[in-house]
Amino acid sequence: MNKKAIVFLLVFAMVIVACGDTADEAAVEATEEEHDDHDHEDESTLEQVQERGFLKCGVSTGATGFTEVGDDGSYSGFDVDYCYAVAAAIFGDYSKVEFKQLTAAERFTALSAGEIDVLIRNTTWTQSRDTELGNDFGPTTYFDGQQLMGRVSDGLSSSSTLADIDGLRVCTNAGTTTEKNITEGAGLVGATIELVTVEAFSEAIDKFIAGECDIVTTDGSGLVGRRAVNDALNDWAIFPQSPISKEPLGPTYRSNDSQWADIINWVVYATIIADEYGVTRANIDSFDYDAAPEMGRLFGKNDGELQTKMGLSADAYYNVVKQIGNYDEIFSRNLNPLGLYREGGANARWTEGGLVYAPPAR
Ligand SMILES: N[C@@H](CCC(=O)N[C@@H](CS)C(=O)NCC(=O)O)C(=O)O
Repeated sequence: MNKKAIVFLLVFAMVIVACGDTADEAAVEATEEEHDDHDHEDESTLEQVQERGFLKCGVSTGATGFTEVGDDGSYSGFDVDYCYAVAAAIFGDYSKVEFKQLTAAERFTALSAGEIDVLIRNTTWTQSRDTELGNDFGPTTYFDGQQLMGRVSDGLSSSSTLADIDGLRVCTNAGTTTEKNITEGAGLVGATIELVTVEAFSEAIDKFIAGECDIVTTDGSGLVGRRAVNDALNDWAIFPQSPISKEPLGPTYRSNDSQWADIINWVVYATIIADEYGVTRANIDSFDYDAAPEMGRLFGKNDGELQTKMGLSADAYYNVVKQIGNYDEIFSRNLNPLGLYREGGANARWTEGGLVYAPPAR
């Protein structure tokens, strides 16, 4: 496939998005064509990233606690920290990352076109994204579920249900599982809604504040985050108590790229295993690795390390936890201030009834 044809197909794909067809259709087009291109690359993704000298990480245009950009242009958040963690594993320096902010509708096309090496952007693992869109998914870093937010002054409360949105205007961003779930969910309970889709979720919040929509809906974490940074806390009710969908969020990369997948997956697992052992940024250098051989292997401290077989340095995952922290540190730092906690939920450790689990490092 020559470059002109690829450019044409990408432009064609973008036009489809702009015209309001589903972003997923556009991404399928781009994926089919770009697959050929990537198949002919001689270099692995790891080699390309190493030669370039920095990682290109796709993040959202703004999701409180997950991707935030400060006034000085610095990035922070739970998703951002996992971008930093991948850079720390590859370069021993977390700062070697270039962020690319992507709307939901843009993200898979950008990944498939090679504009980013990995997508870490509140992205839900679904069957169609995993198969026809040409992506593969890493371990779930945050188990989420879709909820809705409306006003207490409109008669809504945390115990409202989907049936209560009958006749209301509902805003969300395009190219998401959110818009599909709400359409399907409202239909199932016989609620007629007017769905208003915007490009970036912040526009949906703006419309909600301006009274142009009665309800906003997205992943529960996104609603809690937005409410936490707005003054209307007491007037914004999040419901239903039990989310209307499963939204397993985690890193996404191009399919059939096994070495790259392993590297990313074990970045996540390393943070989870470090949490299991209680290894933190603070005690990582005083920890007794002889007493915990699994931790020692994973950090390149003991015999039997496997990182060099993956194309990384033996201390790659030590650098992740030393520079970014273990799973609990990443979660607590970014999400506790918003009122999101692990305890008692799906993001708790598997030993405490949650779903956060990693395979053994051996
Ligand atoms: N998890 C869902 C929704 C993702 C999504 O777009 N979430 C919003 C709300 S947290 C967001 O990230 N908005 C930022 C943006 O529009 O760039 C998906 O993968 O489709």
